[in-house]
Amino acid sequence: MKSQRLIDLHEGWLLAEAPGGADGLDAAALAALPDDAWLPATVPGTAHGALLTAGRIPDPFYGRNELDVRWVAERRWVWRLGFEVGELAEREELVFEGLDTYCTVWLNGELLLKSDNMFVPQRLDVRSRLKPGRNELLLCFEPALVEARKVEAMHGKRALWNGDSARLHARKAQYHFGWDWGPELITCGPWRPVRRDSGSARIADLHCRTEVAADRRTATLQVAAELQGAATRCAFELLDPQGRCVAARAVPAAQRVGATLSVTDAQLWWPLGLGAQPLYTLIARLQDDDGQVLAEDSRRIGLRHLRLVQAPVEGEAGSSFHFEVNGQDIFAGGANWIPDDNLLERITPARYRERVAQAAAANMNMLRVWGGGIYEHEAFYEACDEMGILVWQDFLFACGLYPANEAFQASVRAEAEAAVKRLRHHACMALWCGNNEDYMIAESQGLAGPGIPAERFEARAIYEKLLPEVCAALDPDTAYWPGSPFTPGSDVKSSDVTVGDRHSWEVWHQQMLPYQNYGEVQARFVSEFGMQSMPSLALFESVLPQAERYPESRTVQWHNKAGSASGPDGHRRLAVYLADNLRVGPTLADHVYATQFVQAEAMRVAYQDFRRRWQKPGARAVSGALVWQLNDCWPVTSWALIDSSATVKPAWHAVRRALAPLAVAVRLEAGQARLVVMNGGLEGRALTLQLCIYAMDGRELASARVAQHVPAVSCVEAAQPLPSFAEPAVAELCALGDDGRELARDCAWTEPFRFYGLAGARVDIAVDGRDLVVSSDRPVKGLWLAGNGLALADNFIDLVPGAARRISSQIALPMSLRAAALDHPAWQIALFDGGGSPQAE
Ligand code: BMA
Repeated sequence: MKSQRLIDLHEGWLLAEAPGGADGLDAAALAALPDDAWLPATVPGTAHGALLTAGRIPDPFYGRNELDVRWVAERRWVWRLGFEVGELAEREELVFEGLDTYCTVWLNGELLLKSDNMFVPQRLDVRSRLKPGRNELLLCFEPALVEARKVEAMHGKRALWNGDSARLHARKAQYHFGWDWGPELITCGPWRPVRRDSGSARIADLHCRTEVAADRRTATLQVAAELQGAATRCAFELLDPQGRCVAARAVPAAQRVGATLSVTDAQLWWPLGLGAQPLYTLIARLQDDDGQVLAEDSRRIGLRHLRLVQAPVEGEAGSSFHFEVNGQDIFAGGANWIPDDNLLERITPARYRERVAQAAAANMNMLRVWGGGIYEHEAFYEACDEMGILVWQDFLFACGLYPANEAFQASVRAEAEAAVKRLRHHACMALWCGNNEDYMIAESQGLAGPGIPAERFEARAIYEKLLPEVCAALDPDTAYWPGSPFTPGSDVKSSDVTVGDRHSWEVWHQQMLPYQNYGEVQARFVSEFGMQSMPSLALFESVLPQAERYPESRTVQWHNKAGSASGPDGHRRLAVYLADNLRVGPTLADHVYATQFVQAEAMRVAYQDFRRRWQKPGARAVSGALVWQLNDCWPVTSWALIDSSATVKPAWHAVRRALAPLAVAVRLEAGQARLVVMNGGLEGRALTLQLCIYAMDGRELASARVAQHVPAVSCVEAAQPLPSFAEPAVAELCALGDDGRELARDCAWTEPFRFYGLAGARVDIAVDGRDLVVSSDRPVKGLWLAGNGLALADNFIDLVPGAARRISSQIALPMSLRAAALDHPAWQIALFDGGGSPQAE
């Protein structure tokens, strides 16, 4: 009996352009392409990636090179690998974890596979085809758009937003066809690992359903495994987070085996902000008579009770839409996640961890893996498990009227089963969701909504039958939601504000409401909303030719993909929000600051206005806010909080402050200030609220101190009467602990900022160890400090006179940094010759 060996086939691949044309593919002809036609290729990889590495194409992200590399997607590409095999085992399989997308595979000249779904792993028995000695694999990829159009021609054009309509017929990452934040880069290639799986037996599937008892101290695990090949027994072992074995059972081997394991003294997994994320390890070992381990597999799991709750909301219509973990309501504060690059092979596990860690550092406890991307890499879900970030996982449909013909559904079922089986054990998995905005587009096409027969929208067969079936069969403990947004019932619109989730795009899209009105577009769970801004100046300049480094340039516009069928409109919508709020300078740097300013303010208002409505148990009017979008896949003006150089924008700090376990918000209203305290913690808090109002020259106009108690997992608000001021003012609200320490802070200003000026402040920035100590002689709005490798705990801060703010740095401070603030020309500061005030660049 041979123990299982998983052998990565990743070294030595070659790539060549294959002759095009409709005539049949001939393995021999492909293998016989001249030597100089081949160039080295990495697997996992893409044709674009290999050509870029070989210097055969320019960087698609630079300037408007995206156009110059379009030809790559129109060609047929062939991958070739020669590999040695020693003695064959009883079982020999080749595994292709992901082939993007229309691929024909030959082994030693024999046709092995034709695949057409990027998300379906392929496992092939090659025992009779593999031979000791030299073997050769050929993978030939068709141009995806060409193939998709052939299918479209058979089934007809369908409505969509973003990309070529043929994409709807292709089971390929939809964003590859271009999106309103991403380039059109229609890749192809073996984008996930290629392996040889050899040995006597293997564990084909390992799963366990965990049940945490009501006492929250004991848990039961129903373990199940699917086995292949000959073995004597299957031994299960559960290690606690400290590595101690806390439960074990061995059962005779069979095709399907199971066991029940119990845990007393269970260490519960909590989302970020509510507790720790202890992870247990479930191990299964297949053994022969002598106890030799033939195959082993494991899963890291979290013990937690997680459910989606839709309960009445006191004093309001409809029902809540909130997540409850271990009996605790949570406010899901987070973001939508898109693929972190167009060339997926470049996203390393470390990069996944970095990005998820940036979400965690912004106090986010949920990420929605959006339906136009991919079922993400293991490293993503592992990072979410470890950092306490819940995952809302869309199935991969976005912004289109998808077909529901038999072949399409069969392909979707295979991919959904593979995805659910792969991801279901992760502690972070909170929800499966049928699609992104397909109910919205069906409504816009008159195929869904009040008075319209359900069957008019044929893709319901996928979202309301196929996918819930797969989830019920393979992951019954995780909730399923047919779409985002979605409103239960057939006679309703998906934009209903009293039930389900909602995409609140009245700010930015639709009627372009001012961001100050976010409070008007709240809903039970706001799963999308957003405001655009430019990427960091350094990143932007790195992809703009010198002559194009001005805000209105063709290339700047090229790096803003927002728009509709009638053309790009991102620059126009941005202009409206700038004109509404600010006076903006002419340079690119001015526009980077101004657009990032507006985005940060919009996010402050949005998260505060949504979170304050989380209110209290039994009255969860709003229970989630997931901004569109967390990250970028290339250098672009978009709704992202973090640009593609991993640089956080001011909005990231605004979100971090608004989602802090304890946060405050202040609103200047007629004759009063509204004071809001938001407590996401499990303990009530007794606080002192200190409110100070300043004029723009620094005079104090009013102040108040009030005691405020806020219960656990609740939000409270109070109105503080104020004298009326005939001049612009800023209100600073601080929540102080009983030791007088500041626990949370927020500032509200007379708006719009463009009606008055803030120039002329004296800002002092001093260094104290790893801290910056910042102060000013009068109110300063939006002090943004930037510099190479700068990682400040706080940034984009408002200053009021006489209250220096200490900002700690997570790493050593750079020698100098660049500062900007509203109505102040940006200035450079040499930190280690005494800091100093604004001297215009
Ligand atoms: C929603 C998302 C994305 C889109 C975003 C910004 O539609 O689902 O499809 O990128 O808005 O327009």
